[in-house]
Amino acid sequence: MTHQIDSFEEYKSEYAKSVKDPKKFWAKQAKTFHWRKPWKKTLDWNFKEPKVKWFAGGKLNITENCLDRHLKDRGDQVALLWEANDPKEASKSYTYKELHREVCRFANVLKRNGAKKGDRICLYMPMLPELGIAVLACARIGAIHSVVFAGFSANALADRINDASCNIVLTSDAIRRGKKVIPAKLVVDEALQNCPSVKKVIITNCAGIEVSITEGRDVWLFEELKKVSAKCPAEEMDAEDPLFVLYTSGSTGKPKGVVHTCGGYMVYTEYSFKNVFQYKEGDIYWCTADIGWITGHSYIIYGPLLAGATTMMFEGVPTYPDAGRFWKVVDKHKVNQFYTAPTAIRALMACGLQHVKPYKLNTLKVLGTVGEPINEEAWNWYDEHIGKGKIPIVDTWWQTETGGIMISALGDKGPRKATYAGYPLPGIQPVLLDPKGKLIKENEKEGLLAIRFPWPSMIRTTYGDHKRCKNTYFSAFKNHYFTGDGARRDKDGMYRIIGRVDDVINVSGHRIGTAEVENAINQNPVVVESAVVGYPHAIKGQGIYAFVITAGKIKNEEEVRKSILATVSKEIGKIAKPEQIQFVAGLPKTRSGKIMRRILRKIAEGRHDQLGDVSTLLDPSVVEKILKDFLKK
Ligand code: 7RM
Repeated sequence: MTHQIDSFEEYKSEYAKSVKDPKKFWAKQAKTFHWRKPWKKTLDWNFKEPKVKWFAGGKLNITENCLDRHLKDRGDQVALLWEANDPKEASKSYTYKELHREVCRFANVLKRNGAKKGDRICLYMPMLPELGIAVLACARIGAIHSVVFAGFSANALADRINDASCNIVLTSDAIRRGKKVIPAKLVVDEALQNCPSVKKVIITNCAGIEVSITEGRDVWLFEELKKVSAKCPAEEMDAEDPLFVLYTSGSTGKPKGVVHTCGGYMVYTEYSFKNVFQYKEGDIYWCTADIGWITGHSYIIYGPLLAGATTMMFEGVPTYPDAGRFWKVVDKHKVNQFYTAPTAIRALMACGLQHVKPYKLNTLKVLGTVGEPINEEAWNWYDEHIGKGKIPIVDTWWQTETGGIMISALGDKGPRKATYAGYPLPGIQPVLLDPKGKLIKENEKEGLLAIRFPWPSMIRTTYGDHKRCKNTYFSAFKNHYFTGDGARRDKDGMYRIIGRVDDVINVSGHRIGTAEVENAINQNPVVVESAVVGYPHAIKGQGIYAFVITAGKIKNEEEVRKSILATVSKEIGKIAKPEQIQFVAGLPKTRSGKIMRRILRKIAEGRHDQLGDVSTLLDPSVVEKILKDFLKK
């Protein structure tokens, strides 16, 4: 097992070591895993191409490290706990032995259905144990999993399946979320009309609703499981073989497939999990994220299981059957570490303390947040009412691309400061740069957040398009990975993340590109052009504000609004629906035709005194008109 830091003093000395000799530092951590063959070179890198290889030549299978190596010492310990959407439904648990067995069986089902090492398999599934098992089953046979959050539309799903040419899709009849039953298989059926690469669909039964079966393509998991054995040797992988692809939004309209590899991701997720959450033997750990996002990959599945932890999966939503559900579940399962998103905290805070008061919450030792900046009010509420003022809050900053937590406190080992993520983890070398790329050395300064040295779980490429990886992350500043975030460093060197500096909006912790939403809106036949910006939203963090030009005058604004929302749901999914749509006659454009989103952002934010110089616009009068209509709303 990797090293667990036990004090702030020790953090400082480990950090110093990790910067002085990163290879030695990570080699030491990596040696604690099970490798079938040792690696040849600890690190080989340049940020120019970029090329990053950790532990290349080393042979392993990550599931042997998640499962097999624990069987001897903790085979009967619960590995995976599962809490259903419906509080009346019994929870489930799988010991390490049982999880190992189920993963092997699922892996054999995949093989039976034609899966091989290197294949891409798309998972479009609800938060059932089968989703966690399926992820590991892919890894067991060396297939690359691409989990698509099951709230995305058929079109969005089809794009992702096609980008990676997946040959198998894993799904379920339906998804249960609160009172809703969403027909997932129907979405898959629609998507697959445009996905020629898909040969098989394996369906897990979730809600027992009827589905249409395409003979020769669709099979039921429970039927397949009857036909396979529980023995499945793990495929031998190189440390730098891809483990998974996960699509994420950026500045352009097309989501990118972020690629992570086996060895480095394994080492870093385990190490960061144990240190950030200060997980101790016997603890029950719960991360409320969906496995469709990176947080679920790294801190529900891989990190905790690598560390031999008991990790919980929750199928439901925070407000069903009422806004006390999280706290009820914490008491029920005696949860010790609880990890959630600021948007959930704000939503529950708004529902009132009557939903918190009935619960003891006295097993909690560490609280965590992730996904977006946490505002002071939410931080204080979380601290006071959930932590009872007695336990640490770890505000963990990281990204799909970073694979693991980059800046965060390590449990109670060190100072805490509301709204500050804190210090970098060992091995992580953040810097602040000015827009020209000049290093900001002083403290008490704001700047662009970049990382100047590789860490094991960093992005290796964007699937099928390495140039895009280079352009997006390694071209803004020479020899640096650029995060797209702005940050502030205080007098003690602690970091506070301010938010995105690019065209990415963070709605309830979900990353959505403005261009993606614009592309979707523009699919509506009445729309001529649109511009999308983010604005502060009390619960969601940011909301989506769309300025839309339509063809000709519209008679019924409400109807057109509804139709645009339906278009966005269809093109991307409900999570990308704009809160606000304002119809405009023109958009503020530069003479070269670029939309000045900066001005629209100020309008949507209500900062009308800060519009700045509009004289360079092609037609400055459009700003006045937009502003006038904004104020009328
Ligand atoms: C893990 C995850 C990444 C973006 C990132 C930030 C924002 C994430 C925090 C945060 C402030 C945090 N991956 N972000 N964590 N901002 N404080 N603790 O969320 O790829 O989906 O999003 O999320 O802007 O760049 S992600």
